[in-house]
Amino acid sequence: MADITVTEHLLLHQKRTPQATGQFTGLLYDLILSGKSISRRINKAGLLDILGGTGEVNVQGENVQKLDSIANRIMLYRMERCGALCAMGSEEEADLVRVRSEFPRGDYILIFDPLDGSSNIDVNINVGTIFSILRRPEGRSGEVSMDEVLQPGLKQVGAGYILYGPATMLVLSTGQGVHGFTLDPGVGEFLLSHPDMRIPEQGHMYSVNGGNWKYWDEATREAVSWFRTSETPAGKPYSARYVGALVADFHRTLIYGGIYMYPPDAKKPNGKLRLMCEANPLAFLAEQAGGKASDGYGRILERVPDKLHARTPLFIGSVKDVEAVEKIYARHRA
Ligand code: AFP
Repeated sequence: MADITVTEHLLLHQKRTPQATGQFTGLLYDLILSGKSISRRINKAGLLDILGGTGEVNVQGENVQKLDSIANRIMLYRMERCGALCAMGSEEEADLVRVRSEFPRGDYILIFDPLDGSSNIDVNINVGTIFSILRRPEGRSGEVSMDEVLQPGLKQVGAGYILYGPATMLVLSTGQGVHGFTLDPGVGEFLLSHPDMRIPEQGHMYSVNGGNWKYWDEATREAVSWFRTSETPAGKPYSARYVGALVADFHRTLIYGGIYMYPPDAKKPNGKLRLMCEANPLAFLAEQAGGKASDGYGRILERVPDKLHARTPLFIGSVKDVEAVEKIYARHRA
């Protein structure tokens, strides 16, 4: 296969309209550049004294890792200057970050988790940057208000992640399927390696933090037990897999199928994951790849966030596996 760069792929596949300004392509270009910079820092982390925590606690109540803070600064710096954005929401920032007036502003809003799974960094396990792209509602100008940002995931115009693993990969959807690109460090470009990714209808792996068992209610225990005791289409038991970095657990689920679950529990009644910067972008990818994403009762993409850092339970992956959970919750609710 001839090498296809991500930019070439975007230009070939994006819908062309006379109103197209090139803002969106420019946004993705700078997002990719940010990902390359973060990837470089991560590869050198052990050599540069940037492992470990900063001693601070972020808006989510979690310890900030040095690389969290570096990745956040890279994203904010680069993306504020890209000319396509009017505002950004980061998992590491308590408030919405509005693009300052000295920079050109555009019509898009970027929501991101600069370094998901960062508690894994010190043990050299995969982490990633997750992003969601929204368009400012038609006819709005001037200072961006919060109601323009709090859109349901259905409104996303693009979403994806950059996975910093054995290889750095970009997985992206702009609403026409999901495509994966692998960074060729020699040429410094993401090249198309996984065209048109599809989630199998049913998988053979389930992924959940079973250590939370004692905090789960009956419905959740039954849902997890279903995967422990049911058979896969090949007539074998499901395998358990849990990295503890959503982006890595999702990437495996996207390729092999199965389900990733972060249910509500007694300590986290709304779940742990953030709707806007984690669940929504991955739900968009899951649906674009023929899979499903649910909060246990309904579609993640239809949830209207009530705040920037709203949380949600998440069940995501193969259609049949996610439906198995929904049926159990529906029965318990009835
Ligand atoms: P960190 O970024 O603090 O490591 O959090 C990771 C995360 O938000 C998500 O990536 C994981 O799937 C989830 O938390 C793991 O949470 P538990 O440690 O509670 O299983």
